[in-house]
Amino acid sequence: MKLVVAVVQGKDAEGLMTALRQGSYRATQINSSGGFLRENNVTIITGVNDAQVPDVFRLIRENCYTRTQYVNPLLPIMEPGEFYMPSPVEVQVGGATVFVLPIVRYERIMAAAAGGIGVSAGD
Ligand code: 2BA
Repeated sequence: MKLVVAVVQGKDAEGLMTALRQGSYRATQINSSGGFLRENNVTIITGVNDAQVPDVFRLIRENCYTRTQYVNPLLPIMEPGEFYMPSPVEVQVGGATVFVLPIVRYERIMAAAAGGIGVSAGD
């Protein structure tokens, strides 16, 4: 079994989650942000059988697109009187950054709450 961790752009997350759901994959999405651009992105984690990894990659490829973004570089250290005109730098972001990790153990723990299923004493 493998854990596929995909960092995707926010604009692509809903489409990928829908495609995973339609493929009967269980997935969790976590709001995250990139260390470089500091923009919101989404980290999607899904635990799958080894044989399903290529199909998950197919869904990621079909739903996540590369986009161009512009970043303002940090100001350099300047001497008094020097003038610096910042010009945005072009970076290519995504489709997706994907990590595949081995899963040592996977368990879904299903236990009923004490005193009933999801009903508190006051209800
Ligand atoms: P960010 O860190 O915000 O990076 C956004 C984009 O900026 C990157 O796109 C890349 O094109 C550029 N970039 C990042 N660091 C750079 C640097 N030191 N110098 C020049 N350009 C740089 P992607 O490579 O497609 O990455 C998209 C997002 O995926 C990243 O957002 C980050 O959240 C995640 N990511 C990428 N590589 C990762 C890694 N090795 N570990 C963990 N997360 C990663």
